Parts: sequence; C-alpha cells; structure tokens
Amino acid sequence: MFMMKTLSLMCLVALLSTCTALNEIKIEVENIATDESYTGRIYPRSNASGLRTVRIMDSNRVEIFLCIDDEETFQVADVSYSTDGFSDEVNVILDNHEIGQFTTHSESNGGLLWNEFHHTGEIGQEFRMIPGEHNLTIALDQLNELGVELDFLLLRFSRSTTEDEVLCSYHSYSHISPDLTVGVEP
Ligand SMILES: [Ca+2]
Repeated sequence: MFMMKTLSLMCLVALLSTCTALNEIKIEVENIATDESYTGRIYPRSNASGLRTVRIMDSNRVEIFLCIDDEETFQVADVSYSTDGFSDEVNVILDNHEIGQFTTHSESNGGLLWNEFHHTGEIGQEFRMIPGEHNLTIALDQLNELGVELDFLLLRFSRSTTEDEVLCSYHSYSHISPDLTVGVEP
C-alpha cells in the first residue's frame, strides 16, 4: 500500500514537472539594443556572452518587445549582469507592472569588475502571457550614474522555443549593426 502511494506520488510529480517544463530562450541584451537610446551604452567585455553588454545608467532602460501568437506561460529565468561600485536595486517590469527586482553586488575594483558576471536566477513568478505585444523593461530603481551592465536574459516560455519566435519582427532587432554604438571599455 505504502509502495503504491509512493509510486503514484512519484508519477504525479513527474507529470507536474512535465507539464510545467518551460523552454528557455537566451536573449543577448546587445542584440536588442538597436535604437539610438543605446548610443554609447554598448560595452565590449571579454567575459560577456557575445562579448558585449549594455549599460543602464540613471534613467536609461533596456526594453525588449515580445510578440506572441498564442497564449503561453512566461517567466524571467535569469539575468546575467556586472557592476563595479555600490549596489543597485534593479526593477523588472512587464507591461508597466513590476514583476520583480534584483539587487546587484556591492564590490569595487577600479572598473575591473565590469568584466565579472553574476546571475540573478528566477525573477518573479510564472505569468500567463496573452497573445500580442508585450514590453519587458529593465531599469534602475534609483538614479545612479554608474548603474549596471546587462549581458543576457534567459526567458522561459511554454510554447515558443526560439528568439525569432518571441521578438517582435517589426522592431529593428533584425537589422543589427554590430558597430553602431560600441562604448569604450574603461
Ligand atoms: Ca551579451
């Protein structure tokens, strides 16, 4: 009897994990930084994924436009970032609603730490995303002229599996000019 119960519980757990398994899509922040608001904010970093990051200073933000055809479950699985200096509170906003926040490291080493990357892990919970366009924004909670650099985001979706499926095609993401706005590594 005990064996049966254990077995059925295991099946249930397996079933749940199958049902809730989401696909992870990696988005390099520099690849969506295509309009002029990103001028001078893209930094070359040898340890960064894709070798580049995007800095958020003061009221700067990073905005990702997601377009999905069918309703699906969505979650921010991870943000890779670097910083050198005081820690910041960083807000993650989906369609004008704050879904979570992360606090960056407070360490300083003369600018070298901009090339050391940290991971936030999951931010917020799973959301049901309705078909259409959605805006995912990352911004500092309080103005700070040093801020934080974002390397990449891992986003989870229940249906979509590729970056091309979830990024809105009418934004300029598909016309990326790699030499557009490269900042200088301090
Ligand atoms: Ca990157």
